[in-house]
Amino acid sequence: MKIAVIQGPNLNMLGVREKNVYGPMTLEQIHEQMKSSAAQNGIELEFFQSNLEGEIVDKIQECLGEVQGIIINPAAYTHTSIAIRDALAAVALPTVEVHISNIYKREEFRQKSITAASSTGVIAGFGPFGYHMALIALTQICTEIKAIEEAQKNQAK
Ligand code: CA2
Repeated sequence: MKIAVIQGPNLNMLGVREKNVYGPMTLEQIHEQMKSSAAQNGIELEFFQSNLEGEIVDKIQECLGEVQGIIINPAAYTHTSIAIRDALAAVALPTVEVHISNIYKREEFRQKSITAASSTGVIAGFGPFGYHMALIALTQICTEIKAIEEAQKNQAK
């Protein structure tokens, strides 16, 4: 099972600036933690970070047929990007949207997620642990989908 982890603009700055808001962990450290917990469950992860909306849209489209699920933190594009929302809807893969901070107790402009409507679920406010929670949730969802598909295949025989 393969899962894509897509990180939006400025998340490459984690652990470097604004540690009071997003904590001390770097993106690389978060990804290393995810990798080791995924490996224990036989899951392959593919990581992608971009500061450009179009590149994120391209990456989401490339997920089709390549991965079984997506973990995405669209960062600031969460609040603005119809293009990312449409791309997620187009590929229609199980998707968990993650926010390190609790966007609902921050500035008003962060309290609305445009992209969330194209996700299976949203995790916000648990710091980097949210990525781990997303991995657990997505693994469960993908395992259930696989079991349903196999049962359908066996019925058709
Ligand atoms: O809480 C989250 O995960 C956010 O998606 C993070 C975004 C923000 O625009 C969203 O409203 C909520 C910002 C990511 C930028 O991260 C930085 C890290 C270090 C220094 C500056 C920005």
